[in-house]
Amino acid sequence: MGKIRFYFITLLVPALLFLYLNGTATGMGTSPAVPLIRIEAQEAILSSVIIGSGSVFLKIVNEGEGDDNLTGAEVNIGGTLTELHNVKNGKMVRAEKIHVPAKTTVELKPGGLHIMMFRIPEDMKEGNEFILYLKFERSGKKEVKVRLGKGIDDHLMHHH
Ligand SMILES: [Cu+2]
Repeated sequence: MGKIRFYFITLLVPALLFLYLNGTATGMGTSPAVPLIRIEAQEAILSSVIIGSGSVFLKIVNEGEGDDNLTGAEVNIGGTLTELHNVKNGKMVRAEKIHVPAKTTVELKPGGLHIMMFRIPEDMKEGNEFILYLKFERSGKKEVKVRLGKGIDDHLMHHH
């Protein structure tokens, strides 16, 4: 009797107490640091310099408490390829991923970060719309509708 009671108190009670406290700390009260991603001001521009290529510019708003990374992009235009690009020392370079810290807005804009499109079919004209799929490491896939705007791809104009 004394022995069983001893085991109960020394082993089981601390174990239950541990599980309870652990559950309280992680499950209730505090929430985990997750990103909250929203896409704004998306626009696409055809290049006047390189036929069949263009850029997508947009704002990635992260209102969450956690960081995220944009790891890739796709479009629903047959045969068109996309790459994440940055501009360094006046030259376009491929970006492996685009970091989006918590509570931060990252802007893809001419002369800086952008999404590059290659092999855009000739029948894609100004005013046409397509779907852009953005792949985020933690937030998964986000899709936005993008209109092909007029104008020129000025980072290509100035640096090539
Ligand atoms: Cu580019």
